Amino acid sequence: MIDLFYWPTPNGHKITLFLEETGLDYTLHPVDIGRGAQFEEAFLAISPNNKMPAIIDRAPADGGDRISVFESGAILQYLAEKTGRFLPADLRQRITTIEWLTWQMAGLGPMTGQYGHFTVYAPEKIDYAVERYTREVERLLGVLDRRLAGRAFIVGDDYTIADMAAYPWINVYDKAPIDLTPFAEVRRWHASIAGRPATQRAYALAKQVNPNAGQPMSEEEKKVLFGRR
Ligand SMILES: N[C@@H](CCC(=O)N[C@@H](CS)C(=O)NCC(=O)O)C(=O)O
Repeated sequence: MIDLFYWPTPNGHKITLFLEETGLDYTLHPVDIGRGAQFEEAFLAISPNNKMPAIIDRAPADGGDRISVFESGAILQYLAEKTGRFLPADLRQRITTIEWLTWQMAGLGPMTGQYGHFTVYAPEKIDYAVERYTREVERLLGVLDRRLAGRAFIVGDDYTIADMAAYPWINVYDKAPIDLTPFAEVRRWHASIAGRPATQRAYALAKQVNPNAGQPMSEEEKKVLFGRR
């Protein structure tokens, strides 16, 4: 049984994508980050960086005490190793999966996050920042597009945790859409993942957990999330 500490955001969706694909038994614990639940002591004990997602595995493979994991990339890798799913056993494909998972964690996720911050949320418009992150996100989409040419998924024929990490970060800001026309491979890959029943189940959780998902953030939520409390 997995306890998932979650709020419906791109990093949260990565883990529900995995759990819904595998059918692992899990209990979802909402962490309302707009209200500061990520700063509660019990949560910080498993996620010291005050960010969700995090998990607790109450039945680890070694039969020992429960294990908690924070950082979405580490969680995906942990769950893939636990289940033997979505992380190839083959040495070369395995390291390729880890490479692209790391690329998402260190590049696509943070850069897209900064793009969203400066285009959607920042109280003042700073042209330099908007241009810097727009260019960087477009560059990363180009990298992904070239990687996907001739491949069904990022690693090859099979869907892996690298795809689950990257998928939720494609064009997440409705208010600041990036033109995906030049990235035909990304569009094809994205549509194929969107059509998976597990993806639809994972995203259906968003509105159940937070009926305001997708709505503009309130000023109070921005203060909590952007460290201005
Ligand atoms: N690198 C982390 C980032 C997680 C993250 O940024 N989570 C955000 C929501 S998407 C969060 O919990 N923010 C709360 C805060 O910053 O206080 C991961 O991939 O797990």
